[in-house]
Amino acid sequence: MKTYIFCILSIFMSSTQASELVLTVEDAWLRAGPPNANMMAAYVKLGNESNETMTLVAADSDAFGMTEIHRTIEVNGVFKMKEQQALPIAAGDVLTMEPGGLHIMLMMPKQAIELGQVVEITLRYETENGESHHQTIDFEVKKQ
Ligand SMILES: [Cu+2]
Repeated sequence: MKTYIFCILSIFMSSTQASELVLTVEDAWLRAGPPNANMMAAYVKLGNESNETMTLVAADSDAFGMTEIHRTIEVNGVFKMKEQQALPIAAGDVLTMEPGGLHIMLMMPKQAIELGQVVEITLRYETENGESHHQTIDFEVKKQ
């Protein structure tokens, strides 16, 4: 299991700025679908090691025409997916996306997505005072 630590913005800005805005990434993977699948799901664990709440507000990927963040919920024995507009991650918390729960829903792939391929997905966050940050993560396409 690989752990990537991203220091958002530090690539573009001086090291003194925004250095505490760190989300750790674990288990980033995209579930392989049948050929010509037009919907796929990706999962990841995001750890907020900053000292403020970071709210996940969007995801996008150049490999797909449309990307949303969903939560699978059970309503009277029927599973449904509900779009999540904002997912706050409190300081010190880990947000877990996994099969049967939260996921990144990827729709309208622009090309076939193959097993073993790596797909970049950009996650977009807002801080408590409304600053925007983003983080691009590599998701490996796996069967399970
Ligand atoms: Cu979904």
